[in-house]
Amino acid sequence: MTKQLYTDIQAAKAKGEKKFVVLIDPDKVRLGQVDRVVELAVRAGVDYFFIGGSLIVNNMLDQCLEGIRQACSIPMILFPGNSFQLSYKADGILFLSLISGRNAELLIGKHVITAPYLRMSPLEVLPTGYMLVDGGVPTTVSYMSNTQPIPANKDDVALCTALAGEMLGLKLMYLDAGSGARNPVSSSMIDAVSSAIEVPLIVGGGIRTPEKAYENARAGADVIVVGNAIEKDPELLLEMADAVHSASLVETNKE
Ligand code: 1GP
Repeated sequence: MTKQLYTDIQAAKAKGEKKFVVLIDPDKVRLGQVDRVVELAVRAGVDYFFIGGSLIVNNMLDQCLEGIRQACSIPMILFPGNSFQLSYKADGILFLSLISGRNAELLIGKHVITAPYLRMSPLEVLPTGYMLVDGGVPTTVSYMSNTQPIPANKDDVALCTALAGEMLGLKLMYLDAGSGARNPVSSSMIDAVSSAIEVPLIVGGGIRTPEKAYENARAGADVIVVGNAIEKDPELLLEMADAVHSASLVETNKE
């Protein structure tokens, strides 16, 4: 696979084309269910899979990646919850710096450890400013990272954090209310952040309905991520993908 992921995400943003991502947590989905999700994802024209979770172990990760690759060619991007979640079997990796927090290990420390591995790997490295936003319940990421999320109503804090991340050279911003959030990131925060930055904006956490996915894409998200809702009801994937693609500001040629 050529290192094309970022170029494609950037080109889509330039055209106003919205991308839809299904998050697969190898710990949570049963292998039989992955097959079903992949089948639906191909039908729905899902753009990418993010693969990750807070606790997964390597053999499940490799197994999951191999299963998906055998079934389809949708690019698989690692969304690692820790530095053990690395595999050459994916196409790329979100190289996450937790810029909403003040935990030095997650801002730069783990990156120093994993950089030599990534340099040798065939993975496309996607430097990503990861911003955790309060989603109304304590999330696994917040607990595991020992950081405070950005308060849900502090659009200006999110905006300045994203700006700083962009100025530091990060190529993607990710506003995440955390998996299973009660409240997804607000449209007003998405609007504020997307208006201030030039790099593509990923939004996820607690998106349960196609309407919310559409609203967030229209508010300025370039990439919408859904995990939990699809784990609970894989069929929802079809409507979610349609909703996100239909929020594009151009025709996407997706059925
Ligand atoms: C979490 O943004 C992702 O990091 C997806 O969240 O599982 O709540 O859809 P959900």
